[in-house]
Amino acid sequence: MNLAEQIGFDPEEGRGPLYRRLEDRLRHAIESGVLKPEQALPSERDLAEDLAVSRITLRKALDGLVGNGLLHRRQGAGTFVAGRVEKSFSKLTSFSEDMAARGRSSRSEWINRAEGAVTPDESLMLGLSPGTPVYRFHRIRYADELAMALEYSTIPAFALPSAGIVRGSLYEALNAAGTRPVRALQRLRAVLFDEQQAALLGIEAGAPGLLIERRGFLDDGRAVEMTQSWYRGDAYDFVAELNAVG
Ligand code: 16G
Repeated sequence: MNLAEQIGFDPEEGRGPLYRRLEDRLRHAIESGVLKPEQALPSERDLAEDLAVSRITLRKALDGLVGNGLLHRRQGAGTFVAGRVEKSFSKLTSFSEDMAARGRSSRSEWINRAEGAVTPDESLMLGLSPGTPVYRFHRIRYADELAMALEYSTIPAFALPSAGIVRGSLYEALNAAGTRPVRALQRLRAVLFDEQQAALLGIEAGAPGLLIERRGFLDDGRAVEMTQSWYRGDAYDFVAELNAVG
Protein backbone atom coordinates (compact mmCIF):
# COMPACT_ATOMS: atom_id res chain seq x y z
CA MET A 1 0.00 0.00 0.00
CA ASN A 2 1.44 3.39 -0.86
CA LEU A 3 1.15 6.43 1.34
CA ALA A 4 -1.75 7.93 -0.64
CA GLU A 5 -3.84 4.82 0.07
CA GLN A 6 -2.65 4.63 3.65
CA ILE A 7 -3.78 8.15 4.44
CA GLY A 8 -6.80 8.06 2.13
CA PHE A 9 -5.76 10.98 -0.09
CA ASP A 10 -7.16 11.61 -3.54
CA PRO A 11 -6.10 14.90 -5.19
CA GLU A 12 -9.31 14.91 -7.26
CA GLU A 13 -11.52 14.79 -4.22
CA GLY A 14 -12.65 17.64 -1.97
CA ARG A 15 -12.56 21.42 -2.13
CA GLY A 16 -10.10 24.13 -1.20
CA PRO A 17 -6.40 24.46 -1.99
CA LEU A 18 -4.72 21.14 -2.72
CA TYR A 19 -1.83 21.64 -0.28
CA ARG A 20 -4.33 22.37 2.49
CA ARG A 21 -6.30 19.19 1.78
CA LEU A 22 -3.12 17.18 1.75
CA GLU A 23 -1.97 18.79 4.99
CA ASP A 24 -5.33 17.93 6.61
CA ARG A 25 -5.13 14.28 5.49
CA LEU A 26 -1.59 13.95 6.79
CA ARG A 27 -2.51 15.60 10.07
CA HIS A 28 -5.43 13.24 10.48
CA ALA A 29 -3.19 10.24 9.71
CA ILE A 30 -0.66 11.35 12.34
CA GLU A 31 -3.26 12.15 14.98
CA SER A 32 -5.12 8.88 14.46
CA GLY A 33 -1.88 6.84 14.53
CA VAL A 34 -2.00 5.67 10.90
CA LEU A 35 1.43 7.27 10.67
CA LYS A 36 3.43 6.30 13.75
CA PRO A 37 5.72 8.44 15.93
CA GLU A 38 9.29 8.49 14.59
CA GLN A 39 8.14 6.90 11.30
CA ALA A 40 10.24 8.11 8.36
CA LEU A 41 8.34 9.48 5.38
CA PRO A 42 9.50 8.50 1.89
CA SER A 43 11.71 11.01 0.06
CA GLU A 44 9.92 14.09 -1.25
CA ARG A 45 10.30 12.90 -4.81
CA ASP A 46 8.68 9.49 -4.08
CA LEU A 47 6.05 11.07 -1.90
CA ALA A 48 5.02 13.61 -4.55
CA GLU A 49 4.74 10.79 -7.05
CA ASP A 50 2.73 8.55 -4.69
CA LEU A 51 0.32 11.35 -3.87
CA ALA A 52 0.13 12.64 -7.46
CA VAL A 53 0.90 16.22 -6.46
CA SER A 54 3.69 18.59 -7.42
CA ARG A 55 6.81 18.92 -5.24
CA ILE A 56 5.74 22.52 -4.47
CA THR A 57 2.33 21.44 -3.20
CA LEU A 58 3.88 18.65 -1.16
CA ARG A 59 6.48 20.95 0.35
CA LYS A 60 3.82 23.49 1.34
CA ALA A 61 1.77 20.78 3.07
CA LEU A 62 4.82 19.38 4.86
CA ASP A 63 6.00 22.86 5.91
CA GLY A 64 2.67 23.41 7.65
CA LEU A 65 3.04 20.19 9.62
CA VAL A 66 6.69 20.89 10.48
CA GLY A 67 5.59 24.31 11.72
CA ASN A 68 2.96 22.69 13.95
CA GLY A 69 5.46 20.24 15.33
CA LEU A 70 3.77 17.15 13.89
CA LEU A 71 6.68 16.39 11.56
CA HIS A 72 10.34 17.17 11.90
CA ARG A 73 13.15 17.27 9.40
CA ARG A 74 16.56 15.87 10.21
CA GLN A 75 19.31 17.19 8.04
CA GLY A 76 20.47 14.56 5.60
CA ALA A 77 18.05 11.95 6.99
CA GLY A 78 14.64 13.13 5.79
CA THR A 79 11.26 13.88 7.31
CA PHE A 80 9.88 12.04 10.33
CA VAL A 81 6.65 11.92 12.26
CA ALA A 82 7.46 13.69 15.51
CA GLY A 83 7.57 11.50 18.59
CA ARG A 84 6.87 12.77 22.07
CA VAL A 85 10.08 13.21 24.01
CA GLU A 86 10.36 10.94 27.04
CA LYS A 87 12.14 12.90 29.68
CA SER A 88 13.47 11.24 32.79
CA PHE A 89 12.29 12.94 35.94
CA SER A 90 15.05 11.37 38.00
CA LYS A 91 18.18 12.34 36.06
CA LEU A 92 19.90 15.69 36.26
CA THR A 93 20.34 16.21 32.54
CA SER A 94 20.27 19.31 30.37
CA PHE A 95 18.03 20.13 27.44
CA SER A 96 20.98 19.80 25.03
CA GLU A 97 21.83 16.36 26.42
CA ASP A 98 18.19 15.20 26.33
CA MET A 99 17.95 16.12 22.66
CA ALA A 100 21.36 14.73 21.67
CA ALA A 101 20.34 11.40 23.28
CA ARG A 102 17.44 11.31 20.84
CA GLY A 103 19.50 12.20 17.81
CA ARG A 104 17.89 15.64 17.62
CA SER A 105 19.83 18.82 17.31
CA SER A 106 19.15 21.58 19.80
CA ARG A 107 19.52 25.29 19.67
CA SER A 108 18.22 28.33 21.52
CA GLU A 109 16.92 31.70 20.62
CA TRP A 110 17.75 34.35 23.17
CA ILE A 111 14.96 36.39 24.70
CA ASN A 112 17.28 37.93 27.26
CA ARG A 113 20.81 37.41 28.55
CA ALA A 114 21.71 39.90 31.22
CA GLU A 115 23.36 40.66 34.50
CA GLY A 116 21.32 42.02 37.41
CA ALA A 117 20.75 41.93 41.13
CA VAL A 118 18.81 39.14 42.77
CA THR A 119 15.06 39.79 43.26
CA PRO A 120 13.46 39.08 46.67
CA ASP A 121 11.90 35.88 45.27
CA GLU A 122 15.15 34.67 43.79
CA SER A 123 17.07 35.48 46.95
CA LEU A 124 14.70 33.22 48.91
CA MET A 125 14.91 30.41 46.35
CA LEU A 126 18.67 30.60 45.92
CA GLY A 127 19.53 31.49 49.50
CA LEU A 128 21.38 34.64 48.41
CA SER A 129 21.53 37.89 50.32
CA PRO A 130 19.76 40.92 48.80
CA GLY A 131 21.77 42.70 46.10
CA THR A 132 23.83 39.67 45.12
CA PRO A 133 24.68 39.81 41.39
CA VAL A 134 23.07 37.17 39.18
CA TYR A 135 22.92 36.31 35.50
CA ARG A 136 19.61 35.76 33.75
CA PHE A 137 19.21 33.58 30.71
CA HIS A 138 15.83 33.59 28.98
CA ARG A 139 15.59 31.31 25.98
CA ILE A 140 13.31 29.61 23.50
CA ARG A 141 14.57 26.04 23.23
CA TYR A 142 14.38 24.28 19.87
CA ALA A 143 14.73 20.62 18.91
CA ASP A 144 15.45 20.47 15.20
CA GLU A 145 13.16 23.27 13.96
CA LEU A 146 10.52 22.80 16.61
CA ALA A 147 10.12 25.22 19.52
CA MET A 148 9.80 22.90 22.53
CA ALA A 149 10.10 25.07 25.61
CA LEU A 150 10.65 28.46 27.16
CA GLU A 151 13.33 28.60 29.82
CA TYR A 152 14.07 31.31 32.34
CA SER A 153 17.25 30.66 34.33
CA THR A 154 18.86 32.64 37.12
CA ILE A 155 22.44 31.79 38.03
CA PRO A 156 24.38 33.47 40.86
CA ALA A 157 27.28 35.40 39.36
CA PHE A 158 29.88 33.47 41.37
CA ALA A 159 29.08 30.42 39.22
CA LEU A 160 30.16 31.79 35.83
CA PRO A 161 32.93 34.12 34.63
CA SER A 162 30.40 36.22 32.63
CA ALA A 163 26.89 36.08 31.14
CA GLY A 164 28.35 36.09 27.61
CA ILE A 165 30.14 32.79 28.24
CA VAL A 166 26.82 30.94 27.79
CA ARG A 167 26.32 30.44 24.08
CA GLY A 168 24.85 26.98 23.51
CA SER A 169 24.39 24.89 26.61
CA LEU A 170 24.12 26.46 30.06
CA TYR A 171 25.19 23.20 31.73
CA GLU A 172 28.24 22.98 29.51
CA ALA A 173 29.26 26.48 30.63
CA LEU A 174 28.63 25.58 34.29
CA ASN A 175 30.56 22.36 33.85
CA ALA A 176 33.53 24.24 32.40
CA ALA A 177 33.40 26.59 35.39
CA GLY A 178 33.22 23.63 37.80
CA THR A 179 29.78 24.71 39.00
CA ARG A 180 27.39 22.31 37.29
CA PRO A 181 24.72 21.27 39.80
CA VAL A 182 25.05 17.76 41.23
CA ARG A 183 21.66 17.68 42.93
CA ALA A 184 18.35 19.38 42.24
CA LEU A 185 14.86 19.86 43.54
CA GLN A 186 12.10 19.99 40.96
CA ARG A 187 8.51 21.01 41.17
CA LEU A 188 6.07 20.40 38.34
CA ARG A 189 2.76 22.08 37.62
CA ALA A 190 0.22 22.00 34.77
CA VAL A 191 -0.14 25.38 33.06
CA LEU A 192 -1.83 27.03 30.11
CA PHE A 193 0.32 29.16 27.83
CA ASP A 194 -0.71 32.80 27.72
CA GLU A 195 -0.81 34.73 24.47
CA GLN A 196 2.71 36.09 24.67
CA GLN A 197 4.33 32.76 25.50
CA ALA A 198 2.24 30.93 22.91
CA ALA A 199 3.41 33.39 20.25
CA LEU A 200 7.05 32.71 21.16
CA LEU A 201 6.49 28.97 20.76
CA GLY A 202 4.28 29.27 17.69
CA ILE A 203 1.34 27.49 19.37
CA GLU A 204 -2.20 28.54 20.23
CA ALA A 205 -2.84 30.67 23.31
CA GLY A 206 -4.37 28.52 26.03
CA ALA A 207 -2.50 25.37 24.91
CA PRO A 208 -1.56 23.12 27.85
CA GLY A 209 1.99 22.90 29.13
CA LEU A 210 4.11 21.77 32.05
CA LEU A 211 6.00 24.19 34.21
CA ILE A 212 9.03 22.66 35.88
CA GLU A 213 10.95 24.64 38.42
CA ARG A 214 14.42 23.33 39.07
CA ARG A 215 16.69 24.44 41.85
CA GLY A 216 20.17 23.03 41.35
CA PHE A 217 22.82 22.70 44.06
CA LEU A 218 26.56 22.18 44.28
CA ASP A 219 28.15 19.47 46.39
CA ASP A 220 28.66 21.95 49.24
CA GLY A 221 24.92 22.77 49.32
CA ARG A 222 25.04 26.17 47.64
CA ALA A 223 22.24 26.79 45.14
CA VAL A 224 23.66 27.45 41.70
CA GLU A 225 20.62 27.43 39.41
CA MET A 226 17.01 28.38 39.46
CA THR A 227 15.20 27.62 36.22
CA GLN A 228 11.61 27.76 35.15
CA SER A 229 11.09 25.48 32.16
CA TRP A 230 7.78 25.84 30.34
CA TYR A 231 7.48 22.70 28.26
CA ARG A 232 4.88 22.12 25.55
CA GLY A 233 2.36 19.59 26.79
CA ASP A 234 2.01 18.01 23.36
CA ALA A 235 5.72 17.27 23.04
CA TYR A 236 6.71 15.63 26.33
CA ASP A 237 6.12 12.59 28.49
CA PHE A 238 7.77 12.60 31.89
CA VAL A 239 9.08 9.27 33.07
CA ALA A 240 10.48 8.29 36.45
CA GLU A 241 11.75 4.97 37.74
CA LEU A 242 10.34 4.21 41.18
CA ASN A 243 11.75 1.76 43.68
CA ALA A 244 9.79 -0.02 46.42
CA VAL A 245 10.22 1.45 49.86
CA GLY A 246 12.38 -0.58 52.31
C1 16G B 1 16.89 21.50 31.28
C2 16G B 1 16.62 21.83 32.73
C3 16G B 1 17.02 23.23 33.08
C4 16G B 1 18.45 23.49 32.67
C5 16G B 1 18.60 23.24 31.19
C6 16G B 1 20.03 23.40 30.73
C7 16G B 1 14.61 20.49 33.11
C8 16G B 1 13.20 20.45 33.57
N1 16G B 1 15.21 21.67 33.09
O1 16G B 1 15.97 22.10 30.44
O2 16G B 1 16.91 23.38 34.50
O3 16G B 1 18.80 24.83 32.95
O4 16G B 1 18.21 21.90 30.90
O5 16G B 1 20.08 23.11 29.36
O6 16G B 1 15.16 19.47 32.78
P1 16G B 1 21.30 23.47 28.43
O7 16G B 1 22.54 22.99 29.12
O8 16G B 1 21.03 22.76 27.16
O9 16G B 1 21.32 24.95 28.27
